[in-house]
Amino acid sequence: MEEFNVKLENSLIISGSDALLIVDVQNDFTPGGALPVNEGDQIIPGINQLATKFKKRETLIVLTQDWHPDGHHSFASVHDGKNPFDPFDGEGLGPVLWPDHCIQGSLGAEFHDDLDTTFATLIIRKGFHREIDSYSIFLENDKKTETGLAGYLKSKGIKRVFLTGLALDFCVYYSAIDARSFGFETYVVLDLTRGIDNPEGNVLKAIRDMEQKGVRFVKSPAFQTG
Ligand code: VGL
Ligand code: ZN
Repeated sequence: MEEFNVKLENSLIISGSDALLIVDVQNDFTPGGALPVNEGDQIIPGINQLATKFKKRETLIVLTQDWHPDGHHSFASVHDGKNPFDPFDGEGLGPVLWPDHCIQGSLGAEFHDDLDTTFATLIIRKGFHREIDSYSIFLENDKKTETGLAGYLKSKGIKRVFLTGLALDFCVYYSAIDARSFGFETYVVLDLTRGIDNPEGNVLKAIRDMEQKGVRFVKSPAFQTG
């Protein structure tokens, strides 16, 4: 794994007001999928192990799923003459267009087989409005339509959230920023996420922006069950 030269928490004791958020660990984001993230499958055993630690404390464990209808406007294929990864600036869309991915009910939209989904206390789906994308697991890309996750976590008394999954420079990044603005103490578990990094440097840019906005970083061996 790349090192990003960030400050890491040494040791964290998991408590009942913590939630583990596992973002979009779906077939299409792993090698062999439609929008594969390099090494996206390699983080899964570590996510299962961390979920085991959280489960011991009976904390909330949330899985999310990118869940697009056919012909979603984030797909290059619906825009004449456009290719995947072309820049695109549309209301609630962009900054780039994507290959068709995570289509509702398709194999690509299913969780990766290696992911133990029995841990989940909530599974939340996003990106199902045809004309608007949703990178963040809290807010759609219009920046106002809530997925309901912030309300759920608040109603359960959650104070800290720990983000893992895919992709570091898109869904994990936008989710971390929104988690901060909803008032959660927010951590990204750096060894349990991987980025798309297209264009190159995008991951580093996302890390620096998260740092600046008060997101914290940790690696999975730092977690204790107390
Ligand atoms: C994602 C691009 C498009 C993600 C979802 O989960 O990071 N990225 N849709
Ligand atoms: Zn998507």
